[in-house]
Amino acid sequence: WREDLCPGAVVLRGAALEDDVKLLAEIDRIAGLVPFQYRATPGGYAMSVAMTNCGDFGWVTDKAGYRYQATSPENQQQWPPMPALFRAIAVKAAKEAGFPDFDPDACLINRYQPGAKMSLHQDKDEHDFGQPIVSVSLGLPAVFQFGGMERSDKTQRVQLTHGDIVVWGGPSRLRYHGVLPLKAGEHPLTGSYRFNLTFRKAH
Ligand code: MD5
Ligand code: FE
Repeated sequence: WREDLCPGAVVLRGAALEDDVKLLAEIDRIAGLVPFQYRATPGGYAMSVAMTNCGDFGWVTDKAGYRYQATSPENQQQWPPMPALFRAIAVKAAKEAGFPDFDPDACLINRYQPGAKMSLHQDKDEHDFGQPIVSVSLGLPAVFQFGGMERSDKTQRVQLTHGDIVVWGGPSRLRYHGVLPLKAGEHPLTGSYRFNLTFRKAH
């Protein structure tokens, strides 16, 4: 159940399945504290993916740019702490993929509704690219686009489904990637949504 997409990019199929109900309950609880928001890109467009965060830092975007910050722009409060279960799942997956020192301090929670997408981008707002990013997919399946080091490099398509965990590290850490528009559907645990948790070491 392990697929190596590219050096450093490891898909652990179904690795979060045994914890799916608990993970989704934590997402619900966190979203009750800091609701999902459709944030604006620096260019002023509303993102189609709704976001919230937990952990010491959260990723936000607005007209001032992309950044990690310790408080939510909505309420100026600290983000909710990262649940122990979240951290344990992320650290275990990173270890299985060859990153025994992963120490996430941020968890971005993305919520996709039908039609929501993420355009090709690199994740480079973190301070140490030696640390991987761990992503956990829940709910409706998505087609993930995995590119190269240049935006114009050709992309591979990878289906990510409920319970899949991907560790993006080493030479894959700074590849361009995106998510194609979510196809409408119904998932028994999440209804019409896809959720993605991304664990990062921001600082
Ligand atoms: C998602 N989220 O499915 C993806 C999963 C984001 C984002 O892209 O920035 O919120 S994380 C995929 C990822 C992270 C870091 C590196 C690479 C992919 N990569 O090199 O392909 O919502
Ligand atoms: Fe990304």
